Amino acid sequence: MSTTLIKGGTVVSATGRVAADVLVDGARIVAVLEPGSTALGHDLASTVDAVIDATGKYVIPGGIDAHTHMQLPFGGTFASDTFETGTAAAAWGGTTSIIDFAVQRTGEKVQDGLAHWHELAAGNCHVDYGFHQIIGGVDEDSLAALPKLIDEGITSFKMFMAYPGVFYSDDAQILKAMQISADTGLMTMMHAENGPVIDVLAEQLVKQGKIEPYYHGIARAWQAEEEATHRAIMLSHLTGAPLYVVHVSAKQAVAQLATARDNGQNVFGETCPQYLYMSLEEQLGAMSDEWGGFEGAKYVCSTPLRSREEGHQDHMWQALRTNDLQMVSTDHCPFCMKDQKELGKGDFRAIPNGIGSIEHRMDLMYQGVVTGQITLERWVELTSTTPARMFGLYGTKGVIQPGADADIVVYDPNGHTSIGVDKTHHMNMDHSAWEGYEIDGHVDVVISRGTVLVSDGEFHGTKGHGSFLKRGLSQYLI
Ligand code: DUC
Ligand code: ZN
Ligand code: ZN
Repeated sequence: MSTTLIKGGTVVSATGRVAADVLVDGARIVAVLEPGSTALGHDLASTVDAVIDATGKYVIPGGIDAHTHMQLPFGGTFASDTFETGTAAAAWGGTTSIIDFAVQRTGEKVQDGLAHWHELAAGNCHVDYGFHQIIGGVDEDSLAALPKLIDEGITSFKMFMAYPGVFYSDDAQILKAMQISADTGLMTMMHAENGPVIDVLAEQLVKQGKIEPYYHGIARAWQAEEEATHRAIMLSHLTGAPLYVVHVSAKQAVAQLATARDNGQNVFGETCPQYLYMSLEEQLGAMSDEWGGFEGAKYVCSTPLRSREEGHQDHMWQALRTNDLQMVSTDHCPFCMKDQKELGKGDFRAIPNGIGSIEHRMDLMYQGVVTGQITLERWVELTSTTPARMFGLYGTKGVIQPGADADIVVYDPNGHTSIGVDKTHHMNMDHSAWEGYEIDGHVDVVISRGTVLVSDGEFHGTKGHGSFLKRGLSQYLI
C-alpha cells in the first residue's frame, strides 16, 4: 500500500472550506490534517511515498455524474462512447464515478438487460460505475424483478413518459411501479415529458415541411414537460414513491417540483449543463451554417433546449441556488454528426437525441462559481456530495473524510480550460456542442481510490481500474 499526502490546498466540502492536508493510504483517505501537522509524530511530507502540491488550489471530492448513457441504443444507432472511452473522458474532467442506465425493453427480462450492461462495463471502465435500471416495458415480470434489484446494488429505476413505442410507460404502468418504489425505497426516476402529445406536434410540423433540428424544440413544448412533471408528482403523492425527475429544463417544471417539495414530498430534480448555458435561439441560429442548416442537430437532446427570451436558463441557476433543484448531471448521450445525427437530415424526429458533456461538467459548473451563480461549496454539493447522498454512495464517495474512498480532484482556480474537439475533448465524438467555451479554472490532478489517473496534463489510467458500485438506498429522503 502506498501513501500520498495532498499538501497545501484548500479542502472544499458542501458545507465549507478549510486549509488542510489530506493523507491517503492505499485506496482510502485516512486523515484530514492541519497544514504541516506533526500530530502523527513526524513530518508526513518526508515519510509518505508521494506528495502532491496543491498550494493555491482546491481539493475536492471527485465528481459523480449520476446520469450517463454509454452505448445506449437509440433511434437505430448507439451512443458513441463506450464504457472505456466515456469513463476516460470522465476522468479527464474530474469525474471519478458515474451511474449509467442499464436498459430493459418491452418483452425483455430485467435480469438480462442488467447482465448485458454488466458485460459492457466490466473490465472496461477507468472510473467507478454504478447502474440505474431503465424499465422500458412495465409488466408483471419486470415489476416482480424490481425489489430484487436492491440486492444487486441497484436502488433506482427510470421510466419514460415520452417515446411512445420505445421506452414509454402509461399512467397505469407508472402507478404500479411507483407502488413498488414506495414499498421498497427504490428511487423512481422519471423522464417527464408528455410523449403522445409531443409525437402529434412533431408529426404536424413535419407535414408542414418544418423538418430542421430547431423544430425538435418546438415540438417538445415546455407545457409537455410541465404537465408530465405534475402528473409524475401526483402519482408519487398518491403512492408515496420517492421521485427524482431527470434533465429538468423548463422553469414551469421547476415550479411544480418546488411546490411538491414545499408540501413535504420526497421529490427531487436534476438539471444538466446544457440547460444552464444553451438555448433554443442558438439552435435556431444554427439553421444557417456550414452543415447546410443541420448544425442545430448538435443541440438535439430531450428534454430540449429552452428559450432564453423566456428565461429558463436563469431560472435553472436560481433553482440550483435555492435547492428547488438538487443536482447537476450530464445526461451524457453522445452521437457523432457523421452517420448518427445525420440520420435525421430530412426529418428532425430521426436525429438521435443527446449531447456529450461528461468531460466538461465539473468545469462548466465551476464557471458558475466564477460568474457568481453558485458558491464554491454549492459546486461541490451539486456535482459530488448530493449525487452520493441521493443514490446511496455517501460516506464512501462524495466527501473528503477519513474512511472515504480517495477519489480526489485538485482544481486550479488560476488555470484555464478551452473546450473543443482539438483541445480538451476526449469523448468519442466528431464534434462538441461545447466548442469554444472557455473556463476560468482547470482540473489538475484526478485521483480514483488512491490511483492518480490524470496529472501534469497526462493520462495515467488503465481500463479495468473502475469497479462496480453496489449502491445502498437513497440517503437524501426527508
Ligand atoms: N434524452 C436524451 O437527450 N438522450 C437519451 C435519452 C433522453 O431521454
Ligand atoms: Zn431522459
Ligand atoms: Zn438520459
